[in-house]
Parts: sequence; C-alpha cells; structure tokens
Amino acid sequence: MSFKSGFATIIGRPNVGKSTLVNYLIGEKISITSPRPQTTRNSIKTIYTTDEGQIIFVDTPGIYKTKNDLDRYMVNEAYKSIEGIDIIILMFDATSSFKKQDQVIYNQIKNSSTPFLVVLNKIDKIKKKELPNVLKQYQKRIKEDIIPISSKTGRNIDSLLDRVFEKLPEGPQYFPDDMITDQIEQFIVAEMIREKTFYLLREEVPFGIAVLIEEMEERNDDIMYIRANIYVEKRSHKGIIIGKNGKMLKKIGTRARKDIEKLLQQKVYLDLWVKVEKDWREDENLLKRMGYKS
Ligand SMILES: Nc1nc2c(ncn2[C@@H]2O[C@H](COP(=O)(O)OP(=O)(O)OP(=O)(O)O)[C@@H](O)[C@H]2O)c(=O)[nH]1
Ligand SMILES: [Mg+2]
Repeated sequence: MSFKSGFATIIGRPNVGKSTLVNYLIGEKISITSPRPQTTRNSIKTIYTTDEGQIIFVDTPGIYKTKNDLDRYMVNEAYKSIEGIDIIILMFDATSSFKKQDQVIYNQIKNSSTPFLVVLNKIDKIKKKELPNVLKQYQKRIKEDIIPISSKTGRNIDSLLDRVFEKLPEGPQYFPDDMITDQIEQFIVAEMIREKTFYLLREEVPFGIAVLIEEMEERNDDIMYIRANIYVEKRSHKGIIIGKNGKMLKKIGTRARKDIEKLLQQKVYLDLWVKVEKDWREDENLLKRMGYKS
C-alpha cells in the first residue's frame, strides 16, 4: 500500500476553531484555545499518523487587522505557514456570517497556487435544520465545496481527513509514530499558563501577557518544579493578575497546574511570578525575548 504524507496548514479568522480542530485530531491538548479571539500566537505543528499516511497539521494565529508589532508578527506567522506546504484548510465559523476578514483571507488563498479545502466549523452550535441555509449563505461567496464539521464533537472530521489524504502526494513518514508535536514541552507549559489568563482575566489584559519558563527540573519525589514569569505591559495589570491577597494568581496557577500535570503525566509544583515589561508588544528586543520574533 502506498504511504501519503504532507503538510496541511489551517487558516482563518481568529476564534473560528483552528486550534480546537488540531487538538481533536491528535486527541491531546497541545494548542491552547479560548472563547476569545487572538489566542494562538505562533504556528504550531501537530502530527497525525495512520497506516495510510502522515499529515502534519500547522495551526496558525487568526488573521485580522494588525495594530502593533505583536499583531504583525502573528499575522505574518499565519501567512508564512502557507508557503511551501501541500494543502491549506480554510476555516469559517458556522455561528457567524461571512465577514470582510473572511473574504480577505479567501482571496489570498485563491491567489496562492496551493490546493485548499474549505471547512465550516462549529456546526454542532447551530440547529440541524438551519445548516442548509447557513451553507447556502457561505456557498454564495465560496465557489469550492464546503465541508461542514464540528471540531468539538468530531462530526464529519473523518471525511475531512479523507479529503486531505486524497490531495496529499505519496511521500515518506517525516516523524516517528509516537511524535505528536514539534513543540518543546516548555513552550506548551508556558502556553497552558497563558491560556488560563484568557479565561480568568477581563478585557485587554490577556492580550498583553507573555509567559516564559525560567526553570523546569525534576526534583525529589518525582515532582516537576516549574518556575515561570508572567510578563504584563502595565503596572495596573500586575495588580489585576495577582488579585486580592494573591487570589487570582493562585487560581491561574491551580488551573494551569492541572493541565500541565496531565501533559507531563507527573506531579507538578508551579511557581508563578508576575513582572512588568512596559509596552513589550511594541519593542523589537522584548518581542524577541518573549519568543515572538525569529
Ligand atoms: N461548539 C463548538 N465550539 C467550538 C468548536 N470549535 C471551536 N469551538 C470553540 O470556539 C472557541 C475558539 O476556539 P479556538 O480553537 O481557540 O479558535 P482559533 O481559531 O484557534 O482562535 P485564534 O487562535 O484566536 O485564532 C473556543 O471557545 C472553542 O471551544 C466547535 O466545533 N463547536
Ligand atoms: Mg488558535
């Protein structure tokens, strides 16, 4: 039997469910998700391997109108990830109408020479009888066949996978069977901490947060000791994150620790610190330090 392989980049507006799809596919939480837009900041590879072949999915930051250097880095990451890959998965959100930003992304992809598939995500969130109508609305703007899916329940994901394999060339197995991501553990751990801020903090605070792991080492009794710095842009944000009597920081820590323990399959001691790094989103050197510039 022939073996197929290749790279599939998932692209779309913020919050359409790109990261949720890659997590569903590999059955693990590698890419962080949240109900708020602009959660993902880097492109993240996850690896899906079967007897039939190997697909390397590339999760990307959502594409939107940029306001600062970090934004530009994120959108650039997304566009960079469609270069030299085998197939693009363009994702729309069934719970929202076709937006101007959707059109911008669609035009870009049509003009690239890379083959692409179109998916309409979150169909579990709309009534069954509404689906034909929603599809019809999208199909007015999109010439290509739209595959309706749910990244939450997994509905129709098997037919999406079939369609991806159809379009992939025969090729080698790039990564070992048991490898599910190219990201190092420290990055995923930092992301899990950052993710909690999207759930627990209001308004603009999470958008100005970066998390860096300063120390990660196994200590006695099999416990993994992790010290992380949470960087914020403003002094007032530091107070918000720490919260009254340190309550908020504790909450972030407890929730993150649970995820990290699941990921590492061991007990974790999480030591969180909050630091102010003024306007780091606008500073070339600081962006680099935070891991947002190559
Ligand atoms: N009901 C339902 N919710 C979904 C589905 N896919 C994603 N979501 C939810 O939609 C929200 C956004 O999902 P993400 O995966 O973070 O979206 P994203 O496209 O990666 O967003 P950015 O990283 O900001 O570009 C989260 O609250 C998810 O739980 C789906 O198929 N059904
Ligand atoms: Mg994402």
